[in-house]
Amino acid sequence: MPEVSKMKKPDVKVVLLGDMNVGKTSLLHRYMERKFKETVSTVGGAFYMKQWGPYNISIWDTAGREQFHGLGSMYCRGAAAVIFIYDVTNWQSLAELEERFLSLTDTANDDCIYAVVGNKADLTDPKAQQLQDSDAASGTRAEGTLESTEPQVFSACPTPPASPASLSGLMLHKQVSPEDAKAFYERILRYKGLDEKSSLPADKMCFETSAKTGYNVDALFEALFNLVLPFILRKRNEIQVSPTVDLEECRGGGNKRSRSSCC
Ligand SMILES: Nc1nc2c(ncn2[C@@H]2O[C@H](COP(=O)(O)OP(=O)(O)OP(=O)(O)O)[C@@H](O)[C@H]2O)c(=O)[nH]1
Ligand SMILES: [Mg+2]
Repeated sequence: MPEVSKMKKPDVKVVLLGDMNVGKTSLLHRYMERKFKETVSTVGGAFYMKQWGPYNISIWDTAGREQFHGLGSMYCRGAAAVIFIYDVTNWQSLAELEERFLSLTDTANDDCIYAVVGNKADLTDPKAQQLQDSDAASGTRAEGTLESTEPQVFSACPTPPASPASLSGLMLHKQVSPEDAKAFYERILRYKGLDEKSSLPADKMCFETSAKTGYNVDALFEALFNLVLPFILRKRNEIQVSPTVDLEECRGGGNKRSRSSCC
């Protein structure tokens, strides 16, 4: 991940969670690099740093494989937003979110916000098949678009986009409806003990995306980033007015620098 080397201190953390193969890494590539490219199953976790206005947001890609499950709650520690991702063609991937991933958010911030994302919408929804950004604009054929005749790219995908059905433009069966996703979002709120009326509504926090075509990908991340801004401002404000910090510094006695920063 190229941007990691120019490390800045993140103001806030956003974490992607979900079963293996749902497309977490692909979504991040699409958003950050404007590309759909071949992935290898993530080992452990990795993050991108995204500048959003004057703020730095770290976006964490986690491994869906069972063997890395224990790391999940570590990645969620202090998260301001968690994105739960499932594959719209795979019912089990939604069920796994509730069974395995929801409890990882116990370490997230109390005011953490949650989004539920059904990826691979290009496989089930004609409107998600249209290429959305630079791949299309530059005339570069996206890997695995309907026009592609390069089967080796498709063969990397475990959900069957390489099937004759998807190549001929026929859609796959959608196993998870938006209503299923919204019902899961409501169960997240209940699990977190949050009041539905004062929380962000399911309609706003459930998305369907395609990392392959870019469908809804910018909309997802941008909506979330805007929602975490108040969190950043609150956190900065708390740091500035924190009496603990001031008292610690005041205890320095004759230290002039401490005194001047104290009031
Ligand atoms: N058709 C289609 N395939 C996708 C999409 N997103 C990802 N894929 C394919 O799904 C497979 C898994 O994608 P990854 O992004 O590696 O999945 P992951 O969730 O990061 O998986 P782990 O790292 O193992 O947890 C790859 O073969 C991708 O090419 C999508 O939007 N549409
Ligand atoms: Mg991955």
